[in-house]
Amino acid sequence: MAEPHVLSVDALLQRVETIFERAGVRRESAKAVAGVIVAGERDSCKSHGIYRIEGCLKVLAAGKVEPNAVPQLHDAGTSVIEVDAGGGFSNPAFHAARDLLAERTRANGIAALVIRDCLHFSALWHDVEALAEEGLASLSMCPSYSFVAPAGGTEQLLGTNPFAFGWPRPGGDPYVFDFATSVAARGEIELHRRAGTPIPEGWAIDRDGNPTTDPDAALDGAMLTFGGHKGSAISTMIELLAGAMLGEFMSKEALDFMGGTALLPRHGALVIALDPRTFAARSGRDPLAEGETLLTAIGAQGARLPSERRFAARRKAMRDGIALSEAELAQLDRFEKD
Ligand code: NDP
Ligand code: PYC
Repeated sequence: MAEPHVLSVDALLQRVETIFERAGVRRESAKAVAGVIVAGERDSCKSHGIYRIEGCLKVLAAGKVEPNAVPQLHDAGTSVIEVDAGGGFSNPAFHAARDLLAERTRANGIAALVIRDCLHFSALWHDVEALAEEGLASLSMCPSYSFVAPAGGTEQLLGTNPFAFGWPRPGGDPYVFDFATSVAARGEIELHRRAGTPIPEGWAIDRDGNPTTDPDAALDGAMLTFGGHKGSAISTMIELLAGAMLGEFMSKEALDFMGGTALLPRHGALVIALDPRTFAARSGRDPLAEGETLLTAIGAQGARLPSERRFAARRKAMRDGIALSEAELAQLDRFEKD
């Protein structure tokens, strides 16, 4: 097998930024989008790493994302802040609102950010990690495309609807989980399809409702929710809170709007931030210290915390660089020339 090619994180970032700038994306947005893609690759989250560049370029070429959209903040001074992405990528919109969200959360104990009309392709841990850096807990969620059958059903209706939670840890990496509410992210199935490998049992059903391990049949059929009816209910909650409640698309509407799954979805997103110290103030207890008691006890049982693998991958990549296959490098070269 060919040796992988190793690039430093900064070198990869520079290349991906340039690809987006050359595709006509305004500088600040190109930086934000490249930042989350390279962070995904750096943290060994391949389903939302450089594999996503192609999807983003496709949606740009189709004219279904605004490359020059400047996020517009709407602040009525309440606990609900809005940022209109104007049909641009979600990541620059979050960046534009992040400081105000943190400030308002510290002032009120709780605040929410509504992101409107954004092209959403990324992992959600970026949002909750950024807020954990500010000492805040948070929840982030959004609809996606209706690839997923509700538990007990056989037809696509719910999105793969990601859900992330972050909790700050004094002096250490935050506690972060971030997952699709389908058994796996759609990107994982797509990576199996490209590699010509079967998907694990229990991920999906074919168009006749039969269990399948064939990635093509799965993409043509329906994905399944994690944890059966429990994941189905959480996914439904995300449709309601980050779709219906915001007056933005739910996953089925997002799919209808784009006219198929060939392009990444456009919809809204919701981030809820909480200041643990405000909630605990009258108890006289230190919520972060209490949190440490639990998180340390989990580790003491030999159980790993979510994101530990990711943080370890990050440290390794920062030290040793990011290894890319021949095919991945060739694809980067092609994107730079196109
Ligand atoms: P995974 O199943 O890979 O991981 C889910 C979470 O569980 C991670 O926080 C992971 O931490 C943790 N975890 C995994 N194994 C263990 C373990 N043995 N013990 C403890 N924790 C564990 O995620 P998904 O495939 O469901 O989702 C991947 C990404 O796709 C997410 O980042 C999500 O935001 C994104 N996504 C985005 C969508 C969008 O519309 N924008 C739609 C759907 C998904 P670790 O990373 O350290 O392994
Ligand atoms: O992996 O399911 C997924 C996904 C959909 C949109 C972005 N990622």
